[in-house]
Amino acid sequence: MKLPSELVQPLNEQLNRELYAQYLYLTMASYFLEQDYRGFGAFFLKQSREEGAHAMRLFHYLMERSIPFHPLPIEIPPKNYDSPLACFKAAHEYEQKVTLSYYNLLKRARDIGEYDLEEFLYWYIREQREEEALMHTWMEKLNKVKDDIAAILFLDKEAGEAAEKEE
Ligand code: OFO
Repeated sequence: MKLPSELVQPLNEQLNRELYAQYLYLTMASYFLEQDYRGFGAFFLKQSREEGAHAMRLFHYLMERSIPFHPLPIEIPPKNYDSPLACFKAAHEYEQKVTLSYYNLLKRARDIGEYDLEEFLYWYIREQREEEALMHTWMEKLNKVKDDIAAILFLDKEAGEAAEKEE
C-alpha cells in the first residue's frame, strides 16, 4: 500500500529529529568528557548510539515501504551548559519535544487511515516514555545535590555504571 504523499515529508522530518538527537547527545557526551565526567559522558554516548538506531529503524521503514528518503540539514547542537543539571534539563526538554512530534505524526497517520504507520509508531511512543522518565530521574537526582561536587562525582560514577550495565 502506497503511503499518502502528505506523510512523506513529516516522516523524513521525524528521521531528521532522531539524527539531531544522536548529534545532540554526542555533543553532550563531549561536554561531560572534556571535564572528566566519564560516567555522564558514557551515559550520553550510549543515548547517542540509541538515537542513531532509532533513525535507522525509520530509515529501514522508509525503504521497506518504498517511501523516498529526503536528506535534510542537521542543526548544530549547543555545546556548553551552565551545569550538569542544565544539560540533563535540556535533554529532557528535547525528549518532550520529540514525544510531541510523534503524537502529531501518529494523529495524522490515524486520521488518514494509515494503520501500518500507526502501528509502527507505537514503538517510538513507548520508547519516548522511557527516555523522558530516564532524563527526568537524572534531573531530579542532580537537582537534589545542587552544587555539592562530591555528590555530583558520586552520581557521575553511578551514571557510568548504569550505562555499562545496560550495554
Ligand atoms: Fe529517539 O528516542 Fe528519544 O528522541
